[in-house]
Amino acid sequence: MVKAICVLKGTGEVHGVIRFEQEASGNEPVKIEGKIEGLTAGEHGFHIHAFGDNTNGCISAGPHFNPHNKTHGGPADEERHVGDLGNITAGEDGVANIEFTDNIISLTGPFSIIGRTTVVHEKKDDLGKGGNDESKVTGNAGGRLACGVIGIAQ
Ligand SMILES: [Cu+2]
Ligand SMILES: [Zn+2]
Repeated sequence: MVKAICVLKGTGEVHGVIRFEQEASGNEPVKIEGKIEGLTAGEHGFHIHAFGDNTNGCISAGPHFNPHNKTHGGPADEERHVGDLGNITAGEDGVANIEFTDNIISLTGPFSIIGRTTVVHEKKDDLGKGGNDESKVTGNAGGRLACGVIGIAQ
């Protein structure tokens, strides 16, 4: 197994930990699980951004990780950025419990997400269906509430 971990922090109350796991062959889906707290109830965009840079907070992580030059979409779409993991949903208690798999991201090979950044957003990701230009770039997910660099886990 290849295992990775990401500790998300921001300038406000939002924080959390996400774990990633994949068979060493890299041919199986990546399992993503964890918990993010301090959110407003409802959906929040959740992505892998290109850079593992936190110099200027979450903004330094750059755009969505997009090594194949696609437009923004949802996790189930053919046309999506590698980093497009859709939305996570927080309950009334502000906690989002996360557990899903993704077929596109990988923890191995040339397009590995290790060393890049996980970001949780202020708003819901419209998955590229918002009907404006920004929808095809960011999903109109708004500000970056918290982020963390994805590192190798034990
Ligand atoms: Cu994002
Ligand atoms: Zn995207």
